Amino acid sequence: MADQRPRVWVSQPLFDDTVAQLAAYCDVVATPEITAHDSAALAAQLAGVDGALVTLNDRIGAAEVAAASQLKVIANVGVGYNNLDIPALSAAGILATNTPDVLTETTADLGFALLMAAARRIVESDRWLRDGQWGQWSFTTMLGTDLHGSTLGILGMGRIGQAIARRGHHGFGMKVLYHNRSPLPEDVEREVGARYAGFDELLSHADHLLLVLPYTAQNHHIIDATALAKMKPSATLVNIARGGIVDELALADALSNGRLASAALDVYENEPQVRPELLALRNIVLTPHIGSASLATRRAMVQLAVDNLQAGLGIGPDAGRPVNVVNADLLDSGTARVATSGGKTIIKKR
Ligand code: 8YV
Repeated sequence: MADQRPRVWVSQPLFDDTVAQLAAYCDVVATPEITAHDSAALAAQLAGVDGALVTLNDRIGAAEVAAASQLKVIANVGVGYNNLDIPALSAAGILATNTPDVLTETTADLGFALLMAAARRIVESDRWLRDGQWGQWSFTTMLGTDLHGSTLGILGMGRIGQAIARRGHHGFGMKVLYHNRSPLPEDVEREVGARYAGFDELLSHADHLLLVLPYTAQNHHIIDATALAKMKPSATLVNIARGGIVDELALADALSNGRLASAALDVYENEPQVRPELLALRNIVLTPHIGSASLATRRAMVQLAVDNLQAGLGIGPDAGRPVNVVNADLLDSGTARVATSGGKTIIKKR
């Protein structure tokens, strides 16, 4: 394989000029239109390629890579990688990479935009006005809840959680509480202006709760009817993480029965399907998974994924540069199928 050009599959149309960089070093199999690849289609595409550039739509595990004996690197365009079965990829010796950092601030911006939209009833007001319902100005029209001076709760305190904490604390004078697997170092807590709280304390004290944690089997429906019942009835819930974290039917029930004032969702359990129970509510803002969707950030994500893929395959200007390897244990164990140069593995873990 040493002198052959690697073959790379790109699962969705991305930015052509960025993806074109791959063509200088690889044979690229592009997907010209947005396509929902089922398991059989994924398996067929992955068989016979050395690398793949994929997105959250592509669910890849043991079955999809069973025939992919050449596959060395799957570069996910996204920081969340719950679409990939990491233990299965590791068992097959396939590296998985993601795109952290470049989307942190953009995603935190959207979290705040959704929080403001829900708490101050902006989308609901817009719809009401366009519906011709604004007969006369009234003192009590569309009363919402304040952000400034309120308590912001953040569940999950990685990079995006911290960026949200900074906005809340430094920008809006909010008291910020967070819950995470482990507390942040004290100097980081001071810098972002947040204090650690237990899960129940977070739920009961937050005026606004933002969900920013990675989705795992352990936190499936962590926000269920029991958790929602612990929140203030005046509170706002915002989910920009993954849909499976929230029990959507319990949320719809709480919103329609006055047990929760408002919510905003950017992610859903069964995307792109959105439950009719949610669509019917006026006190919820619904966006189509656009957390990282600014032009500059989406371009940066694709560029980083291309860099990761090239580095992993040992080609192009990125050969040998550190990449965002998710299953770094594979490098430690020496069982990765990655390219080597002069007998040396040329990617480093990060
Ligand atoms: C991406 C996201 O757009 O990065 C993530 O985890 O949820 C989004 O920002 C999406 O994953 C694209 O694959």
